[in-house]
Amino acid sequence: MVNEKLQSIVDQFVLEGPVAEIKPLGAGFINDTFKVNTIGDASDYILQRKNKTIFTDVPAMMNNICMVTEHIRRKVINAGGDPLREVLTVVKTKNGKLCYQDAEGEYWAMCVFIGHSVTYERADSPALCYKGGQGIGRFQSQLVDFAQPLFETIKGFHNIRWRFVQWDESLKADKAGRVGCLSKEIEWINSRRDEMLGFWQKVETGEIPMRVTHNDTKISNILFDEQGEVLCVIDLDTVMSSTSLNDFGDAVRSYTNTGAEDDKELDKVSMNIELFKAYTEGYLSERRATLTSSEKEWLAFSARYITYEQVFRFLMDYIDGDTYYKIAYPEHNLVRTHAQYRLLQSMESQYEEMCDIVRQNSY
Ligand code: GN1
Ligand code: MG
Repeated sequence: MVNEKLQSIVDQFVLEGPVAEIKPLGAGFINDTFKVNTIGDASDYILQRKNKTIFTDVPAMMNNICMVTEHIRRKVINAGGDPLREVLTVVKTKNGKLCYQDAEGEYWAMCVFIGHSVTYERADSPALCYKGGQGIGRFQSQLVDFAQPLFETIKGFHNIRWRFVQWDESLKADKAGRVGCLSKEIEWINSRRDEMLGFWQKVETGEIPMRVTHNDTKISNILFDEQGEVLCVIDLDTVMSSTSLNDFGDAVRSYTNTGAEDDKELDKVSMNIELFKAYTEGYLSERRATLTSSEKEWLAFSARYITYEQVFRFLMDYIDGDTYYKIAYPEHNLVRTHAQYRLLQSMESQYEEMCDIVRQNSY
């Protein structure tokens, strides 16, 4: 995309200073992200083209983000913190809207770039895992009393019952003609179906409560200051009502993996229990007082649940012909499926230890 086009989009928003340059940033699977640098002392910004195929109602999603960040901002101010650095600030358009729709129908949104901040691609030390756990724990704590209804940005995002509806349809449709070659992988999913639905039933009956959660808790979604303390959680597209456990499980899935999410060398993939312990300690240091006993009881299981769901989502996208996740090569989603399955097996074999660690840090 030529810069003129990006410049004309940026011009729709209320910025503090003139733009010096606009450059691509990061490697998300879903949106396209740009850093907008301004001239002089004015703030810099993040510009994103939101993926409207995945986020079917971008204005409603932006409204969620706005409500949640304003709630957190009040908490930060009351605690004497810095409201421009400890929470994201959404930038409005000149028409007072939270996003801009261009002539092609694409949605764009901006927020203030938080300078002098650090992000990490991997949570590879216990100290960093502890901090990450604190970050997500604090984010959830700040929203524990958030009472307004939130729009469901992606239907049934971590709801395995809904995922099975999609799954059954995908297998039947066999859009890419791949189902015939995937009997082993399909069995991985089917053999755990009852166990996973059993867990989700506890959410459906209210035994595990719904709360406001982030839903994409990888370490790169936390900003740290230059001293290594958590500033705030970013990438709020999927903030919606879910269970606290899903955030915990997704962080464990992404933090503790000794390999890459799409590792071709499966022997490199496993769950590092030391990193699990550190994350759990950091998370429970913030949430110990506000989680119910049922949430604590199922916390360790949530890592298996979310990792299973990720195996499932990559495999389903492969079956559907790679329409959801960006892929770098044709078999990418299948490689991801195998790597996440190896991680799931590693969690299953260390499950008793995981439960012990949660129990030791629960009270
Ligand atoms: C997607 O694009 P990114 O990295 O924010 C996905 C997550 C997956 C993750 C797997 C909205 O996140 O749910 O866990 O890829 N986000 C969405 O890496 O589907
Ligand atoms: Mg994301």
